[in-house]
Amino acid sequence: MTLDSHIDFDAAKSLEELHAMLELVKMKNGWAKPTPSLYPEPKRVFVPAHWQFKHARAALHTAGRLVSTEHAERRNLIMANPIPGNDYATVSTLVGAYQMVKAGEIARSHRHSPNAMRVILEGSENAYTVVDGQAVPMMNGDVLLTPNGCYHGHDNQSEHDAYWIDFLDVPLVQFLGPMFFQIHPHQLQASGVINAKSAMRFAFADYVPELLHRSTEASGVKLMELGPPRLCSFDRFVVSLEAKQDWRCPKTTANHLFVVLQGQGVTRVEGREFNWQRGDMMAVPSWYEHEHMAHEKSLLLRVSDLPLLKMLNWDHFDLS
Ligand code: GTQ
Ligand code: FE2
Repeated sequence: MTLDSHIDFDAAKSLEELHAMLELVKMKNGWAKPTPSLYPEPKRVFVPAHWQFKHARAALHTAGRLVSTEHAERRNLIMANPIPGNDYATVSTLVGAYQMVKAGEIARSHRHSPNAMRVILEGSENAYTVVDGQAVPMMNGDVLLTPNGCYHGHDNQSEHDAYWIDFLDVPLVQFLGPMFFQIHPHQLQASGVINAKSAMRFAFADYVPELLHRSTEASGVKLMELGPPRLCSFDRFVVSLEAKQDWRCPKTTANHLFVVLQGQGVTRVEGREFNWQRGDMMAVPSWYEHEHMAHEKSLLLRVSDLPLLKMLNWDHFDLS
């Protein structure tokens, strides 16, 4: 049958026959779909999960022997959400990855359309991310931004291997389509300037005292956004928890990733319990109520896609 041939829908004697005819015109009926396209509240596709720095650190240390940054663009470990068929995204819009650059090593400069941010777990004054030609120091607890389009490479001039966590909106870019990536014509973009005061750096030594001076919120914690500058797709907040304090977080439409900057504690997400330590990461996908309980005075970094949901007016929706 050719594409422009006449199809006599009127000849259908049953719904089954009509459905069969619809195939010929590349249409699906909307009345008998196997899964509804609209549903009363968000579906939970991604699951809450916990990754331990001690595992990532040991694996990256070994990768340091077996994988060179001359061959791999980045020596990183992806925190892929453990759901069937997924090998990349940590939550639907974001990916988190542990990365290591050995002492004396570089990871070449490149630029891409996804936005990126890192939080430094083991850094040094002499370990840098070179952002748009400026060497930005990577010290423990620092948060560094590489907004989309900025050339960035990593340059570890210290005597210790440097470890950190990357956050990128790659899953969102893959879904929407506008992926662009380019390596720099030189190995590492020239970094004539060391800029410890770069707007792309939130130094741990600066933001922690500022956070601790904040007044406690109704939720019982101190919370502070790191920014401006902001990225369009994800935000970052630092949270201070007192020993034995319980921070309850209601479910929201935003996806959350938490990194332990300091301390120890437990996160409970609907029956699951994650015992965390410094450097660990937890994913709390949208529509999961969760609570964090610190065993000792602790600091968490919370990264979320709330800016995206706000932009689209989907951060809250009340049909009651
Ligand atoms: O360091 O530039 O984990 O481009 C994934 C993609 C890190 C980076 C990742 C990247 C980077
Ligand atoms: Fe990158």
